[in-house]
Amino acid sequence: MNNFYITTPIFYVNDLPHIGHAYTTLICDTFAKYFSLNGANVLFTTGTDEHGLKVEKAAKKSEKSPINFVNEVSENFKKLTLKLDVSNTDFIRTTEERHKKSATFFWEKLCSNNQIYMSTYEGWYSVKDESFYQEKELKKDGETYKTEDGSAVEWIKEESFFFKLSEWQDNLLEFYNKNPEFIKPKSRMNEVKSFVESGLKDLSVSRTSFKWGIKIPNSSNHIMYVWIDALTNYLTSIGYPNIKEKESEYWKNCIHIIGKDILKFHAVYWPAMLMAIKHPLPKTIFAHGWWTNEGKKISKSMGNTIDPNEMIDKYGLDQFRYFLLREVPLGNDGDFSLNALVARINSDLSNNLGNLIQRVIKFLNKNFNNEIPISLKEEVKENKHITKGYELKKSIDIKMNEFQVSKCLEDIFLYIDELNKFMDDSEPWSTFKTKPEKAGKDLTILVECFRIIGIILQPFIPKAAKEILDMLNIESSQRYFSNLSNEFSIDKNHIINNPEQLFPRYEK
Ligand code: ME8
Repeated sequence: MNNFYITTPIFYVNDLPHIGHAYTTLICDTFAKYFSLNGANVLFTTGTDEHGLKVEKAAKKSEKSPINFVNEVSENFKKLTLKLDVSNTDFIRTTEERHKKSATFFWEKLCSNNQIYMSTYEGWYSVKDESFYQEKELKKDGETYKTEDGSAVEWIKEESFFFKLSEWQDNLLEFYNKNPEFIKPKSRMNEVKSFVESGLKDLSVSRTSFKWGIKIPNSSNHIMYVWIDALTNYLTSIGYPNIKEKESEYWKNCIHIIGKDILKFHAVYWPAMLMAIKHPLPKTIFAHGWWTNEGKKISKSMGNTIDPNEMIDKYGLDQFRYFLLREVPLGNDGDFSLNALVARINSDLSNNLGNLIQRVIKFLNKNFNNEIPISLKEEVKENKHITKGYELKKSIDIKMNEFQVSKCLEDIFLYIDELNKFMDDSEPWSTFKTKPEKAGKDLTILVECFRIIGIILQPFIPKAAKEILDMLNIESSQRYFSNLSNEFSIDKNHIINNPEQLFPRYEK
């Protein structure tokens, strides 16, 4: 299990990126970094979903041709991945040639497996979700209907190709039962199962009333339904239709991280289509929750979208990242507020972590000329703080396997609390005068614990973790999780660097 493939949804380019897009991308990056530090090879893809009616309408509104419009907006998403400093290995755009080829091949495969037929679609469609709805999925709103989250639907009637989704109902249910880890969290698996059990209808998979999409081969006026086009991106990125042996190894360990809004597409349509072309399925689909802003649903019309660029410029990348990862358990909904953000920065990052490290490094800088005073080689084997640090990594492995990112951070910061207490109880600044040996030993124990914290924090707050490890003068080749043992512990005469402030405090 040494190759992992992590994906974000590809984002619609009808509008600017916001906190939700940043959130999914940061979660994926956390897992990508975590797997890499565990010695795995990781592919991590993100990108933009550029076809469909919603994007065509947005282009029209801004009086640009669709291609000029998507080129511009896609750039904003690309810039966001740079701003977030994530480790994606690909950025895919559905208007790229490689993707058109892959999606077209995918379509042809569905046809040659007798999975597509022509008919007429008559029913409800939501442009916002780019989704067809059955009446039972909608709520009545006067004379018309609305989706569960209140967006408008329109009645459409047009000639369409259909995918034989209904044929896959039993296979899907059997697959879910045999692979309980396929959809996570568990509550989402139950949701999907009851959706499929309630009956699947064949899915309309082409449109004729507009033009902005991938042309269906051998048809004059049909374009591919944007969700088929979009979902195929996950295969395009690993070279479909020419997936090599190595890439198919990655695919076996593919984790799609998505928001709960697009679960049906990923957990029902996508596996059914993959089954239909006899392609293996990804390993896991994890649906995270939804952010609100100060208790209110985030929407452009409410004017309360949160720009991640602005948050990062004002509060710092790691601070923003830490808040999103720590504040709510992955899978739950969360409420964003500046008060809560500042409280987390001040209490956890500035007071708890930043101050502790700075105090110790400053003391070593001032009184020990930046030199580690004693050898710990024997000590590390039994010192409770150090052994607890090494143990912490094991509990993080278990929790990351369960997608409990917030719990990992909670455990790490409880450990930092304990180190603060150890520092306060051992008072090296006063024992230094009376028992310099003891002060030297306590400080060295703390530095070894900081080395552990620095290594463990890398997937969660990479920039600060790097600064900690730089301050401790740890070689880059010794920053892997496999270096979390006494064999690599800080030793006498090791020279550390000068103290730097890690996290400034903010006023509420
Ligand atoms: O759905 N809270 O793109 P999209 C948390 N193109 N996450 C949020 C969020 C919020 N308030 N708002 C958005 C699409 N997200 C399709 C995907 S994939 C083959 C095609 C995140 O631009 C979350 O990950 O509407 C959600 O699933 C995604 O953005 C939707 O992005």
